[in-house]
Amino acid sequence: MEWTVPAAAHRLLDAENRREHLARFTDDWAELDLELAYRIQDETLARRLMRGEHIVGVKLGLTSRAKQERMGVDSPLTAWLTDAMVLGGGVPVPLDSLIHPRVEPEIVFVLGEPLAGPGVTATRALAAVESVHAGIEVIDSRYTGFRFRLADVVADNASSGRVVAGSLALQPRGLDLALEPCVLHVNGEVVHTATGAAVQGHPAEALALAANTLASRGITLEAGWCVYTGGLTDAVPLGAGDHIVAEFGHLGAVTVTGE
Ligand code: 0L1
Ligand code: MG
Repeated sequence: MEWTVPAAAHRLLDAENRREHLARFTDDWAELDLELAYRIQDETLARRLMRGEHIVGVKLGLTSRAKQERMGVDSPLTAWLTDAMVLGGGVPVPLDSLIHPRVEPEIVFVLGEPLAGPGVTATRALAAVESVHAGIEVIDSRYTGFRFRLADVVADNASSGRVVAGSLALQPRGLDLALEPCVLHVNGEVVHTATGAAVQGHPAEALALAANTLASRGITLEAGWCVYTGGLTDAVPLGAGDHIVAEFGHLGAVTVTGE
């Protein structure tokens, strides 16, 4: 295999389309560093845009200790969200278009104004937020067994699959998002609990992190974009017939079912 940015981007999108998993790239491509990995991620985005998708926002990954420890990767990352990844509320997750999906609860911001680093603080970040929502991300790694190093998962658009945001739109003012509780239920059983503090101490810190790290690549978070701030808990597998609910204290609940 030729290890170039276009070849790697092609392999990842092809694996996604065929629902086939790959060995992680870093085992054979020692030079694959973060700079190259983000170039691959951007190349996959360019190819998604060429086929008619459009950007709806960004997601952070590995912002919580729970996720970092589980995945053996100790640094947060950013990735792209397009309209093709957005699932409407109540729409079943199409398991026949995913490889080995897992579900994680997230806190989601929708921006009312652009937010550009560097130097963005959590307070400044929250001031740019129009609404905050309960969310679920359905992740789907293109690597066998979700085994990857940081550069692999960055190249793979942070295991993007589908995202769902709750319809309840609250203003962050008056909410203590660090204390916002979340309970993850799988088929009626409670499997994980967390509060918003699980992501970077406060979800607004995660939003500031996104603005500041994207600024180093010349990217501004635009008004109207959504920002998924990262899984609050470890992710759980989603199979046919599974019914998974992320229930938040004030933000409401989001449900996904596997079909
Ligand atoms: O596959 C993964 O767990 C990497 C993406 C991380 C998603 C998240 O932390 O929200
Ligand atoms: Mg996530």
